[in-house]
Amino acid sequence: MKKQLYRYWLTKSFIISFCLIIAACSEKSEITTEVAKAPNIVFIFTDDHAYQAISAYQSRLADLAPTPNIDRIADNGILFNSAYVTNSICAPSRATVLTGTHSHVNGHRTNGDTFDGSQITFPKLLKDNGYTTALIGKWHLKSAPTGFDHWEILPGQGHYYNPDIISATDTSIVEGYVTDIITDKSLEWLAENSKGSKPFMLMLQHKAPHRKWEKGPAHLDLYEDLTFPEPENLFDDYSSRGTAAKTQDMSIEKTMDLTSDLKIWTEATKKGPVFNRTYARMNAEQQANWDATYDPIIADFQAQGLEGKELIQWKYQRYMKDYLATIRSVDENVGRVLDYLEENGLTENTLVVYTSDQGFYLGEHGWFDKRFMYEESFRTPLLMQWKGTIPSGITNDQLVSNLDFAQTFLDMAKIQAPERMQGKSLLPLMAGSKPENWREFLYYHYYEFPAVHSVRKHEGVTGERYKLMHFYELDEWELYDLKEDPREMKNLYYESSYDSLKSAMTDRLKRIKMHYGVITPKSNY
Ligand code: SGN
Ligand code: CA
Repeated sequence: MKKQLYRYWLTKSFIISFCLIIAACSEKSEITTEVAKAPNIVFIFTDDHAYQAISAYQSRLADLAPTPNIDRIADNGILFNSAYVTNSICAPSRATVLTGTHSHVNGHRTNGDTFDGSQITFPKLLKDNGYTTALIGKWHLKSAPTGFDHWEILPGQGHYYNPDIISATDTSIVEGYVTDIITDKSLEWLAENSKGSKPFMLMLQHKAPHRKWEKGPAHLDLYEDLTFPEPENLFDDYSSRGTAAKTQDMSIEKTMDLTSDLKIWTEATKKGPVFNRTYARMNAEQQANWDATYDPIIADFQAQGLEGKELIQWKYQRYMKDYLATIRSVDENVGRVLDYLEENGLTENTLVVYTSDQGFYLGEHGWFDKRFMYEESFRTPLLMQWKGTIPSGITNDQLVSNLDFAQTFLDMAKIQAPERMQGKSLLPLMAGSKPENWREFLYYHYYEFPAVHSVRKHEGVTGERYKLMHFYELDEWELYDLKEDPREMKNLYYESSYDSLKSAMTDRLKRIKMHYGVITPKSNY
């Protein structure tokens, strides 16, 4: 009997243990499946890509310089019409993307700062939760990248031709054109990492279309026969705007340089640091192709003797031809990435994001560069696709920001976002809903002064219709009605009929600063 009981107990415990093991295994396999099913992320980031230069945004340039592959993303998914940045300058924007925080929280206020790579970032959290992560292309944060299984970066701003590429182990010169090279390397990485059981996250970060807008060998003559429409305010006189708009150093007229920006190199000017990091980097064949395009342009320019308004118009046309041709290369390379995902059956489980570190002036207000809280540089393009999850061909007008990427990606991966992050997950918007309780205002703060382009420090708040800006070191204010005055040509702040709007927006600025924990000692209310 005792023996029988013992046998019964043994069998029972065996069955129980067996069941427990099966349960544990199936729980484990559920976890594994869950991780394997987590969506992949391909984050394509450009440098200084104005939304006005993406045909999906139907701007004045859309017909002459279309971007069919970038538009494909919007056709397959969503186009955000009101995407903004927290601080319109390169490295701070990148720090905001990685950390999901404003500049005063992540400490990266200007391009002169060094990123504190010990901070919590979304790539680190994805990596810790089973993702394979990589960053390929422009980095610009000075400290070595953290949170990536693999990284290959350009030093600083990088080079267009035969760029230096830094990896964790060495630096080498890679022959070719930077936009193609970054894509080649990204496709190689995808080929090795997109088929395994782990989800992947790739940050593919182009240098283009950053100044000096050096077009690639395949596009040297692309737009040479076209005349691009000018913006209505190319000859803005800044009346009714304040000191900052009048004293900036980013105008096509005064700042844009004929030699280095517009490539009117002569034997006498072919020297110096800009020459060394542009034309001088090309090999003989690349230089010969370049010269075949630019020599007749130089000769023609020298024969014309342009001055005044005509010279500004000529510079604007040259600027557009170069800038937009660098984007054509980006567009074709975006096409290669989309093709890869399609051909490898990855579109249903992969979110593709296309965005830029900030917007850019394409002659609006007579300018190039960025930094100001005016629309062209405060806004940034944002397009996403994720087949089966984002409905195709939808648009969204709600206020979204580069602050939101970190939380969006964590939400997709079902990872709890840390308290410190200050954005919002875009997932509901991506699903096609327009939540009524979405944010109504965005906070902006630009800090890089004195610096290149001389844009004064300012902060501000914007809603869908009204925008308030404070150049606090000058104690000058600007208030715009974006519906009546989308080009921001008329500052309403000092008009007494707008007193109540002024006080409502000033109060709003105070409140949004409190919300985000901003302390600006020199603010003067
Ligand atoms: C360089 C550019 C500037 C540009 C800054 C910051 N000059 O200094 O025009 O504003 O980078 O750009 S250049 O002659 O070197 O091109 S950012 O995108 O990195 O913020
Ligand atoms: Ca930039």
